[in-house]
Amino acid sequence: MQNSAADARHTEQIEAHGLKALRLRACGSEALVYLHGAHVASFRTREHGELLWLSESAIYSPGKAIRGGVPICFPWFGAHPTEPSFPAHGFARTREFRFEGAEERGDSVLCELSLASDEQTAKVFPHAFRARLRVSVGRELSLAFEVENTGDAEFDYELALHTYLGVSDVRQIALEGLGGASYDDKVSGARGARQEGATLRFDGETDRVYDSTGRVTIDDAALRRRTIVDKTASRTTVVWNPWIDKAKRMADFGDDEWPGMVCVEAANTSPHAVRLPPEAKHTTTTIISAETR
Ligand code: TA6
Repeated sequence: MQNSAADARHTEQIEAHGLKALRLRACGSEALVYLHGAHVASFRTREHGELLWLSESAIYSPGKAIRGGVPICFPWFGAHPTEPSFPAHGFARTREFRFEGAEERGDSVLCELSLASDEQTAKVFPHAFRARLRVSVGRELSLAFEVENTGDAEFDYELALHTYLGVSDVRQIALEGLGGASYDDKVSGARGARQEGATLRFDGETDRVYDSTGRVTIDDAALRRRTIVDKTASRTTVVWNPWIDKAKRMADFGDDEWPGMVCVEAANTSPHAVRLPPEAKHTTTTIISAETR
């Protein structure tokens, strides 16, 4: 992908909070993408304003994940299965990606960032890969995360596009799209529970890993909007709100910020980790949009 001058109208290379970033603009929408972790930190549309949530206490420094926006959890989700000393949610969210370029695509602007395996990644993930994030900004925000096995042995990986969405008040929203799906509840420890009813409402810490391939919508009466999370090639949906106590325990999360966000994550986590043969590629996409309700 060539970053020609023509694209400079749509793509600005800037520095924000001391980190390299891109400001992408198209059809009245705007996004901010850090090279650090290929992290989309903001997406606003003319009609609905900001759709993502970002903590006021977020930390912007090498080796740290930015709290909010869309962190990329790769190549494992949560704690490492065998090495507790390895970083939670893998290393992609704390590594600097390479900017490959940006170009106009119809009404949208598309940019590409990449991360290839190296000595550092091999210490914790002994496999050769190239990861690419393609971010499309337009009426909707699309993130397509592609993993290519550039080695000669197959490997498994987990992934989550760990999207933090802004809401008026998590206690007042209705989340739809997971009715009847089975889930593991990381708060109660229950495994294989079943989502009763079409609507999920929040009345406490919620941390659920659903078996689900479909669309999720967030109905937010106070904002008069419905946020839509679509996805492709993703068999897991993670839903998270830390509530009061867990919010207090996180240094990069304001004590009173928990009512304003909910995570809806397009993922592939165990037992749906992706098995990638040599030379194969796999792409998981999440698409964030909104409509007036
Ligand atoms: O996606 C939900 C989750 O796995 C929760 O268990 C919670 O820990 C959250 O991710 C945030 O993790 P982090 O490592 O960013 O603090």
